[in-house]
Amino acid sequence: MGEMRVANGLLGDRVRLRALFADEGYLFFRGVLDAAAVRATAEQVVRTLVEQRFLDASSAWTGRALTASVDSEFQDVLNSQQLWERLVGVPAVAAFFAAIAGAPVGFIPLARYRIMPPGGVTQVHQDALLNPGFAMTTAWIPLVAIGPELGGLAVARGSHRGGCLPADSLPTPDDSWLRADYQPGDVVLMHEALAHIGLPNRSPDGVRVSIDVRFQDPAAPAAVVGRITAVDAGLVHIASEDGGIVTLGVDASTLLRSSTGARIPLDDLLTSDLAPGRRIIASRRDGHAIMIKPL
Ligand SMILES: O=C(O)CCC(=O)C(=O)O
Repeated sequence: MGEMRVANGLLGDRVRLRALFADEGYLFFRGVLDAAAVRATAEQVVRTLVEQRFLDASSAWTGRALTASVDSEFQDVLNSQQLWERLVGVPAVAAFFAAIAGAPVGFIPLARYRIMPPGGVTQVHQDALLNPGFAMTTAWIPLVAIGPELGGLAVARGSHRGGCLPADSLPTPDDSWLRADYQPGDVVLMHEALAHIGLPNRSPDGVRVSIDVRFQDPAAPAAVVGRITAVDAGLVHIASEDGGIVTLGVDASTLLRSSTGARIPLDDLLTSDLAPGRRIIASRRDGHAIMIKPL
């Protein structure tokens, strides 16, 4: 694999940054996120990993199995601490993202704490395939030093240009893919349709820890986050956390997702997980829902 190009030299030149992002589908910056804020986040995640018996006192992986359901519970524990929200709210961190996007950005609650134990890998995927319509950029933020042994993010440069593809048509990692050695403070920004992978963690007992957070293009319709109040034929009503009721049209083109991630056929909407009381996120255009899923 090749090395990602470092874009720090273009900071302050938004036109060239935009052009590079449009061309390559990613931007890699070294040491741009407030060091103290990233360190505080990392320490809290590691402390929680120790409390939950994933790591021992020397930060070695204990072997506790991180199944999908255990990971989901662990995400809930970390989410209750509001760590990523606090990180992106640190003024210097928010200012970095605003400078890149040209305006303050809105982060959406599609964030993930990536805990990658020895042997773990994240398969090749495009973030927008299952989360379309947000016009979002993913920021992948390493919380520990990540060298070749721990794996880390690798991207298929330019793969976003063809849009989202069926999972079996995605490129597979080869010499043309790009990776880097990462340090806390670095960040990789990815286009929502860029194919990428979390390389295998080949360490015997070291854990890879990173966060991926997602923000919207400031010009895009803001995601709706809130609780469903009513569902009727062709309409979903949502009490938005920003205040007020938002009503979105749904039809066969809307990607309706259940809590397991599976697609809900439109005919099953009234009896599905997307029921009154459920907290959801929706992407939208012109009053029409592009995607709705439970949070
Ligand atoms: O950290 C990883 O293993 C993969 C991260 C990723 O796939 C993402 O940020 O969407």
